[in-house]
Amino acid sequence: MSPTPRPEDRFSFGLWTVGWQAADPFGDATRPALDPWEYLGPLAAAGAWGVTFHDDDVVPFGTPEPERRSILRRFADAAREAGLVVEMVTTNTFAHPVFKDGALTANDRGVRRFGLRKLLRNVDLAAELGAQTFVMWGGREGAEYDGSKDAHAAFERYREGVDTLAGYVKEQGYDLRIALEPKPNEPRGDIFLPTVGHALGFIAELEHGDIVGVNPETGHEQMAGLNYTHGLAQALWAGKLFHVDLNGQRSIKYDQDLAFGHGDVLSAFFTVDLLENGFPGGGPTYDGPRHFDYKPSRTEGMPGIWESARANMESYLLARKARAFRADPEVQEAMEQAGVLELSRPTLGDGESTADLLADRSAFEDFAVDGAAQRHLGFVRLNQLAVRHLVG
Ligand SMILES: [Mn+2]
Repeated sequence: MSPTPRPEDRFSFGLWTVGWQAADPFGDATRPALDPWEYLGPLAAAGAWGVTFHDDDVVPFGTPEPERRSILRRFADAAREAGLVVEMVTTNTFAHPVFKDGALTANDRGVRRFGLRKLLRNVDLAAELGAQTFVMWGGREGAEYDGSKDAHAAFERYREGVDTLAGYVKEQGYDLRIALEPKPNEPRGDIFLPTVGHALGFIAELEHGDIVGVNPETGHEQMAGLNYTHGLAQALWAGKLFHVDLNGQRSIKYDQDLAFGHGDVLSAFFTVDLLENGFPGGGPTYDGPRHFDYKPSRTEGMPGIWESARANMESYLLARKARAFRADPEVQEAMEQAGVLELSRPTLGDGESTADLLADRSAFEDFAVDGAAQRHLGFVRLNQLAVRHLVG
């Protein structure tokens, strides 16, 4: 019995996901290309609510302006007819050879000016189509060789580029926020802003950082060996979780872009737990689209595009068992024993000063260290209850 996606689930897909023809560095495409608008009806029929795209997914690079306008109009009309919302737009600053050394951080100033113009033009398009989020994945912003890049200058130029875009969004009065998408490597040997943490640190240095947040991708964090749900959590805590890219990845290796739930399934469960239920002790919650950035595997024919698209949504809906998990009295009791909600209580008392803490003998001199050290927390039982809810 598989749950059916509904519009209120706000599932959305990049056009480049279902539209991927499966060419990889070792082999040719295994599926034919359709026109961009041909994917929209089946995507909506599969249960998607939204669609997102890079400029070049719809309009080939270098298309003259009048033709570009008419292609975009046709795409927007087809999305409307299919009932799909264009919730996010992003810019391809990685595929064309001109961007081989990056766009905003290319050593060549002419390339940087060209890249910035391409990005600005796409910010206009995002606003025109009513998208709320403008994602920036700087896949070519990086290096293979440390001596080839002045890293200080690269951060200065990255900041200049993002601040120019964000300042433009404000000047134009667009109802649009920018979301940076971290990734550790691939296609560059090392990409700038490799993790959620690096991106949050970068955003704190921006002039217009108030409208800049992050778009963390499951596999990208896991490629760095990191805990994706913790990345989402820190972004939420910082008020910076503007968008998500959900998919699957099995350990530290090349970017697999598997369907959501086809990588670390228990991690996927707790990702859904956070997105659906929020933090156990309260705090900011995510109410944006549930966006998938995966690739239908190369082995799949055309039916596999839609089977795999549905797999993402089904995995997400199955992981919504996280709701029953949280509501289960046995889980609540185990969380109590584990002290999960104790962490929400501030360590200092209301109005307590550092001097008060220093004077409190019960906090240190008389603290029952041995008793606390011997406390049984029962984290394993709590985790097994999650496994039981997910798999049982
Ligand atoms: Mn992505």
